[in-house]
Amino acid sequence: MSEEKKMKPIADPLVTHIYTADPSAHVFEGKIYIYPSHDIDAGLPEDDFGGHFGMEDYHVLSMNSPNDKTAIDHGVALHIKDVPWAKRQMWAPDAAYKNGTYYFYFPAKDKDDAFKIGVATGKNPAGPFKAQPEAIKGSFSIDPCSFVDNDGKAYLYVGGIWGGQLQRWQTGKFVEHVNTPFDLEPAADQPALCAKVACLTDDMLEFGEEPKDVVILDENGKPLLAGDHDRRFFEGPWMHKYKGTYYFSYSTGDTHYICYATGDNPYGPFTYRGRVLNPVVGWTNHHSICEIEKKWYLFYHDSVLSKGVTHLRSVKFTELTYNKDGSIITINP
Ligand code: FUB
Repeated sequence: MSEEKKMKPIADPLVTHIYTADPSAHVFEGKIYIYPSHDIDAGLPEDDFGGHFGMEDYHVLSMNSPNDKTAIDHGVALHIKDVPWAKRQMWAPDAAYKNGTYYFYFPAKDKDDAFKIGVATGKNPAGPFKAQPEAIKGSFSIDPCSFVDNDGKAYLYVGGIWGGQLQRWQTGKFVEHVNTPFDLEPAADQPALCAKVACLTDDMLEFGEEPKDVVILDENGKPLLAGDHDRRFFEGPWMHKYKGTYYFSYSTGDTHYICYATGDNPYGPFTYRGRVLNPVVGWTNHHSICEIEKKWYLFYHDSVLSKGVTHLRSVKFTELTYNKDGSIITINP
């Protein structure tokens, strides 16, 4: 087999008329809805803080079944001009459903260039969504993932280091970097920064508590260290439940893996288990995991369509399989 044939990606983009990334997939009203970022070339220079990701709106995609080869684009569901508190950079979103309303969670930078998490609501899973006038009180950083447990209690997981600003909130206040872009990260032999989780209020619009650390433990029961770049949390948290176990999965950022850890409740701690997805074409790796018609699927993105342009990505999906012991079989994109 030729080298070129061996390197063929395992899946094709779900849409090709626009660039899409960071897919959060859910089954709503018997269809598959995908909530992605809408990548554009905003003409901004690339830096280690993701300054080149200058997205301005969101489109919702849907598929009738996992046999569909492409997705339907439902058009603009929310634009930054309609979000009173947001100034720029609409990054990875997610959505949830409760009591007849769809809740669309999204990060954006506010007037002070601090990432906050906003929420917008609508009656249709495809949008349009109307944003709340203010960001969620006490929210910070990026990449919200909403998770509604079987008992109806809802949680929001958030976080991302570097451009996602998690390192700037360690004191509870939004602090500036001092010398270098990375000087606020803990030393390599210290516990890594953690994603955050908070339950949501009954109306799904606010945090119901102070966000808590999502701690990931190693095989010896010790928190993963900041220097453990192959395993520590970087961004893109996702939560799903498989056979009663809570799976917390995430991107390792600069080492480009999607990894996972398991626990017995939504707050953790979670024990590191392995890799879900190996690096894709493009710097970022971002995913979601969704059960559809009794099978499990991984939604992810890559930059194959744009020939490797980091900030012009395309969402894809593929089947995900578990071993009998609940471990996930690593996917090679
Ligand atoms: O899409 C912008 C950022 O890139 C996301 O928020 C990160 O997770 C990464 O995929």
